[in-house]
Amino acid sequence: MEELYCIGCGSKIQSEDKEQAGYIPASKLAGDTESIVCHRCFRLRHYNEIIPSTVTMDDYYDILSSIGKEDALIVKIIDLFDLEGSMMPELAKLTNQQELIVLLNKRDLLPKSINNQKLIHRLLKTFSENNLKPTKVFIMSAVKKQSIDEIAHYLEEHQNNRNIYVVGASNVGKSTFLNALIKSFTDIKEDVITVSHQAGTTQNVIEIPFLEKSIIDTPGLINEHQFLAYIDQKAMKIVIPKKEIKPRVFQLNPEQTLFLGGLVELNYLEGEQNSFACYVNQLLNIHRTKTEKVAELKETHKDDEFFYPTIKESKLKTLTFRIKGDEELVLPGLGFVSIKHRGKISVTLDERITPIVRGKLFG
Ligand SMILES: Nc1nc2c(ncn2[C@@H]2O[C@H](COP(=O)(O)OP(=O)(O)OP(=O)(O)O)[C@@H](O)[C@H]2O)c(=O)[nH]1
Ligand SMILES: [Mg+2]
Repeated sequence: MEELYCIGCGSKIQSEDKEQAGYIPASKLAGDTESIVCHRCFRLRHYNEIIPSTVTMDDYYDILSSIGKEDALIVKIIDLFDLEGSMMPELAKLTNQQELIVLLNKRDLLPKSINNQKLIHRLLKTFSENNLKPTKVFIMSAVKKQSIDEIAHYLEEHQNNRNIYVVGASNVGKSTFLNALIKSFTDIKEDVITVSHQAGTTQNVIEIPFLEKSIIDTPGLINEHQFLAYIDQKAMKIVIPKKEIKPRVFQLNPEQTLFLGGLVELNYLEGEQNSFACYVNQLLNIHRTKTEKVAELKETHKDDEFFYPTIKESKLKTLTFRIKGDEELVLPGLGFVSIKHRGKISVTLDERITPIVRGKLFG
């Protein structure tokens, strides 16, 4: 029998294991096999169930290194909302012989007031520090279809009889971008490829004819240093923003603390009165308190949802940062806090998360 692949996630179709990607009952395979969608994709699309990915690090390296051997055009997508987490410099060398186009996605989440050209200019330095040498950079919103036509036109002009590979970390919006591209080129109105806010949605390469060659979606490598890897479905709704984030600004004196839900405890240790602008989803509660009251507050609310969401069985770590002023504390997956003046802070959070401080980019 001819090998079949799921159009939603790229998995090989199988009828043996219901729990694995690519499953379709044998009885359903008799009819039209042109565009079949597997059981996992169906559940992701309609019920948003959490279904683990089966793509391993080795699979991912295999895919990227085979792309690296081809004369291909690489389109790398980076998530503006998780810039550092989605840069993945260690993977750039696998494909760095090829022409590279960078798409900075999820523009819709950031303040409209930011000038796109200035943003690209500021980021060029970050790209070269991360081994990325793009010939062209676009800012887009794949869900809002911002810049899609412009990018489509650019790809048409620059394809030069090569396959185009869409690569990037998990959840940056590769499949959302491809769905938007397909809609801009065809009469198709529905999403063809499965997208979801879970990491590891796409399981294998998905090839879509594009001019004389193809444009190919790929699975993304999961970043395990960010919050979304450890919270459940309900918490994701609280944490993942859907529209432009309006910062919530707190004026803090030393010995005051901000809680971002139950995920981050941010203590202001030393400095003058300072401004902390929190760029996180509106649904996430932010509590301000005196640092001396923290222990009491935690005890009072240990059994209720005051500090929601939290990570189950989380081991915590505390990191201290000296802020020079006009810097952003990045809390990967959650957002960032823009801090105006110099001072000293400490951050307590799950030990697997890697927060960093960067020069002001968006705030
Ligand atoms: N706000 C916003 N969300 C986006 C945008 N593009 C994609 N998303 C969301 O990001 C999540 C991940 O999108 P996918 O297209 O599945 O990401 P992917 O890169 O294909 O992920 P994997 O297949 O797991 O590697 C979904 O919840 C999308 O709705 C965007 O432009 N703006
Ligand atoms: Mg995908």
